[in-house]
Amino acid sequence: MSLAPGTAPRRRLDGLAEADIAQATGLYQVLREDGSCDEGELGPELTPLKLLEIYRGMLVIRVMDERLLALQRQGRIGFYGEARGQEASVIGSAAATRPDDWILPALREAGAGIFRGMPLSAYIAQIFGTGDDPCKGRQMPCHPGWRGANYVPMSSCIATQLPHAVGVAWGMKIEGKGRVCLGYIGDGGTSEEDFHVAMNFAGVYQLPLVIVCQNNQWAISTPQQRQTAAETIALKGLGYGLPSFRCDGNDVLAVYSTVAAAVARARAGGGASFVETLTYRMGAHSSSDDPTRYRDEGITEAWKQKDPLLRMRRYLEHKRLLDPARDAELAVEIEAEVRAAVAAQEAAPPPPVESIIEDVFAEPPAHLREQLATYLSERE
Ligand SMILES: Cc1ncc(C[n+]2csc(CCOP(=O)(O)OP(=O)(O)O)c2C)c(N)n1
Ligand SMILES: [Mg+2]
Repeated sequence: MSLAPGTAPRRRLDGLAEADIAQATGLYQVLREDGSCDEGELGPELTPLKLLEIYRGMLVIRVMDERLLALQRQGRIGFYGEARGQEASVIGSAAATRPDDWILPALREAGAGIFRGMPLSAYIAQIFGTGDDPCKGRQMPCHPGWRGANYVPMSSCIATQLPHAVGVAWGMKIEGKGRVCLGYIGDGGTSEEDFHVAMNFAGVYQLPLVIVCQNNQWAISTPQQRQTAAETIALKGLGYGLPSFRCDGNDVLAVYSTVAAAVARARAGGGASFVETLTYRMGAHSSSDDPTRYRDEGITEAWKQKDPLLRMRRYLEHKRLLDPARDAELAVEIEAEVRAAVAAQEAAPPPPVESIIEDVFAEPPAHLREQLATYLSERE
């Protein structure tokens, strides 16, 4: 099954082809678990440099998650949500975009923002909510945004980001510069009305939009079997007339190739696509959750054997692009960057109190300015 740009089936009015259904029910894989690979499936743009960039992006998530979760357990930050196990889904999809494309994330894509240029220090400032936080401490932790990366802050209300992604993509279609919007959703999010509204609109208006569902098989404590009676999540896209694909979400090159083909089609005016990446949430839903209370952690152990980092590392070692010493060095470099950003934020001041009345009105109204003045004089 090839997903090279231009070869995937297009929307058709004469019914679905068998291939459309096969692509939405099969599981497209490029990298095998031993690190061997169907090289013929890879585009020429996947140069050694790009492969190493992709691996580094995945490793940033792994190292950062470990460090920040430890910080939460030490009581130094209030909350953290990991993406452990989903690094291939996050980075494989983000790596298929261009810098002027936009990303509207779901819950676990901060690594995509960092991959596209959001500084790690800005992400960590957002988690601490200090004066260095571009959101001025107004968002929940782990809800970063970075204008320079066209990375929009995630919405806590699941699925609401997809109608927004539709709006962004519609604007891009009108603008006519060949930009594409990438919108993410979780398996749980596909039960929300906003998901269906967005899929329908994207199909009818043939928008330059790629919707990626990271199916990590859990929505807090709701397993995938209780989420939908559909055979796969990707199948839902066919009902909306979207070319729909299911790929191995722990295989970064499969995710990359699938999303890159969808992005190329969108950029060329071929409309929206839907991609399900089948992965597994290796950790808890968040630092406030304990999965041992509701799921069989024996299954989690089995998924750990399918670790997406391990698979890509084996591939890069086969190709002699990486060795264990360089890999360890990379992890140490990233950890040092995380530790430095944490130390800076532990010493950073809170957002200025004046910011409490900013950013809603062009000119804050008199009664708010008066309240602020009263507060400041009483504080004195
Ligand atoms: C509209 C809405 N309903 C419920 C919640 C509570 N909630 C937060 S995350 C979540 C599960 C999301 O699951 P999924 O979409 O699979 O994403 P994942 O956490 O697995 O990445 C729920 C129910 C919410 N934030 N918003
Ligand atoms: Mg989920």
